[in-house]
Parts: sequence; C-alpha cells; structure tokens
Amino acid sequence: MRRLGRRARPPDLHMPSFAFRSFSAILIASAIGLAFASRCRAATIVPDVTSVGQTSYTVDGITFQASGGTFTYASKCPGCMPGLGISGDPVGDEIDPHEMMTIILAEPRVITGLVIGYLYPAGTFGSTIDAVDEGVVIQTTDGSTITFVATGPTTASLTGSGSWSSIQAAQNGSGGAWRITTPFGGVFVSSLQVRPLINTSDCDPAISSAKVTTACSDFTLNEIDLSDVAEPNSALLVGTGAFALGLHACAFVLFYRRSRSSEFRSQRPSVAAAS
Ligand SMILES: [Ca+2]
Ligand SMILES: [Ca+2]
Repeated sequence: MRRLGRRARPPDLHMPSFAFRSFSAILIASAIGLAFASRCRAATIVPDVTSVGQTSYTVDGITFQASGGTFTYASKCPGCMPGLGISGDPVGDEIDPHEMMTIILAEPRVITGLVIGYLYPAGTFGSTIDAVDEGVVIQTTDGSTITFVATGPTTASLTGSGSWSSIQAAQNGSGGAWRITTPFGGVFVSSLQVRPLINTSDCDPAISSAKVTTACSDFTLNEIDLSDVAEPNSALLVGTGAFALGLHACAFVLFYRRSRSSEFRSQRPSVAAAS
C-alpha cells in the first residue's frame, strides 16, 4: 500500500490583514504623537525684577497674579535669596495676610517644588521681630491644601503631602528660605493660591485688617519647579503605544513563522512511504 506524502501547501505569503495593519499603524502613530506632544521641558521659574509694579506677570507660561498690591522683588539681606512679594503694608516686600498670590499654569503640570523665603519662627529677625511662627498656606483649585510653618531656624512643620528642607536658615541675617518638595504629590495642577497662614484673629484681614502687623505671617515666593509632563494621560498614552508596538511585533513574528514554515514545507521533498 502506498501512502502519499502530505501535499506541500504553497507558501503563505499573506501579510496580516490590511485592516489590522492599518489599525496597528494608526494606533502606534497616535500614541507616539500624543505622547511626544505631552512632553514639556521641566522648568524652574524664578521671578525677577521685571515683575515689579505689576499685578500680573507671565514667565515661561506661568502667570503670577497679585491681590492686595503690586509685585515687589525682595532681596532683604546680603546673600539672602530674593523672592516675589506684594507691595501692601505692613511688610511692603512680602506677602501679608490681606494679600495673596495666584499662580496659573498654561498647561496642568506637577509642582515638583516651591521655595518660600523670609519665613521665620517667632522671636527672630532684627528690628521687626516676628511674634509668631510664620506660615504659608498653598491651595490648588481642586481644594488640595498644604500648610507650612517655620518653627525654628532649620525646623518646620508641614501639614499635607510633600516634604521640606531648609535652604537658608530662618535667623537674623539669613534668608529664611525653605524648599517644599512635591507639595501635592503627583497631582496635576492648573492653578494655585499662595497666602499667609492666619495665626491669630488679629491677623485675619476679614476681621481686622487694620490690626494686621508684623506679628503676623509674611513671606516671599522665591521659586517654583515644574515637571516635564503636561498631561495626566501621558502614562496611558505611553502604555497604549507600548501595547500597539507589542501587538504589531506579535503580528510580525506570527507572519514570519508562518512564512518560514511554508517555505520549509515547500522545499522538503514529498515522502513516499513503501507499503
Ligand atoms: Ca506686603
Ligand atoms: Ca516674613
């Protein structure tokens, strides 16, 4: 009995379907394009003297707005880190309780750092001795809030997310500068308000603006650091791109294996088994 060998199939040279290839290509292009579009340059914004006298000031896509006065640029002691204040009394080059700064970002970004200056604990700094531990309240438009208070030359308390470090000691002749790192974690922020902590009712401008004195919190904003990612869906986009690339790679491997297998079978002589 003669058994015929399996008939070699012609090489399968069909690529994955056109629809599949088109879908995969579009997915890859879209994901990569959108992912690249979402990348921005990491930025450290340091306000400068061009802000002086203005109530709105824009640098590198970040707009600073002053309430209760116009911007001032404070450099209050030799070697002290300069910063952005607001002109109203009692401290003309710092942000007082009846003043506030609003920061608006052109694109939502993660705030990776903020530097606050001239924030001292009670009993320090020369002729205008602070009677309270000065503090700052920073609030995003979605309501996330942190409160940072200087409690000593290099000690402080932070309520809310993030961490802090001392840059310049909060003592006489030094800048009282503090860095707050990732104050809102990885949350994307489109705008935030920066205002002094109301330590006592005497410092509350809504109750007694006439009594707001240097015995209240006041400070400057020295720096703001932003992430290099502008859109909250960036991780998703990158993931989509990786998935699309993986899908395409799998399709290619399958096609390659099928083609090679077909070629091998077509080249192998038919086996005729003797009965
Ligand atoms: Ca002021
Ligand atoms: Ca101060």
